[in-house]
Amino acid sequence: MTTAKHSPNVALPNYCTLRDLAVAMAVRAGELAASMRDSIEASTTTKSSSVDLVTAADKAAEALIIEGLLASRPSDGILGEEGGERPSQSGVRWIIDPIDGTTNFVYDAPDYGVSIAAEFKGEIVAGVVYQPATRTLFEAVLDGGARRNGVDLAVNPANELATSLIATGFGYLADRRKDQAQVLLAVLPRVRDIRRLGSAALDLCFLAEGRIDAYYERGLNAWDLSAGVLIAAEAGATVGNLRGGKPDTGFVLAAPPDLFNPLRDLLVSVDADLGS
Ligand code: LIP
Repeated sequence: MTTAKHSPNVALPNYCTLRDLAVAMAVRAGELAASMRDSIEASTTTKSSSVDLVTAADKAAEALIIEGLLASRPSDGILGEEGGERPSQSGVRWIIDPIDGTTNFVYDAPDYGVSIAAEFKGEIVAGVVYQPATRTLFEAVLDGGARRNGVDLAVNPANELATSLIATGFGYLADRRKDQAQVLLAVLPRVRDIRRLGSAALDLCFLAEGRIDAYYERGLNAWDLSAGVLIAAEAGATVGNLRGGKPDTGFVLAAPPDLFNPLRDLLVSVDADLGS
């Protein structure tokens, strides 16, 4: 993940203030997207492949978020899924996915969310995911815990791998999906069951609240995972890639501490982070 360039002696921002600003913008953008849902058919087009959808609501929500963030903090940087990008002068950069789970949004399924993360000096310090369909707000601050609608979150105590409910996802390119299907063939017989929810941001939030036991996915973008990874980590999950490093666009694995290694070993044994 690329980090923001800025002058070394920038002031330390208040992480809770950043979180509160992200909450305000995530709720406004989420309500805007939900209000546009029934009229997006004509504006739905594709990006990296015929199954990678984007709508006018994705673009309108991102524009609204960027406008609101920069109105409060004009020196901040931006990295948005729909093209918003600017360097940071303040050391803070906002990483934005206006609608994570766009395919669900287009099919009017509830598992889509607005994801906003604040990064300071290369570290995610505040994260917010808002699910408009259920008006559910997930948020976390670095070293400040994670909450769902204001209630503290904690991941499930670790289960045995064989009785763990695992969520995962698949990319938009056919060759990548073929590789991910091979990994699934090895994982499915070894766990309780698999869930494919369609939003990495919500997968990580559902892990934080114990609706699933672990989550893994290969090939996500920074905007899909940044806020969700902080929320899961602040709820007690171990998060990383498969090679002892931080979660990244190569691979993200998140699980309660005692389940992380058994699941990582299984995924490494089938080269889950390698291939096309
Ligand atoms: C989606 C991710 C999901 C992944 C999809 C897609 P989008 O993000 O949240 O986990 O499986 O392929 O990348 O495209 O809806 O922002």
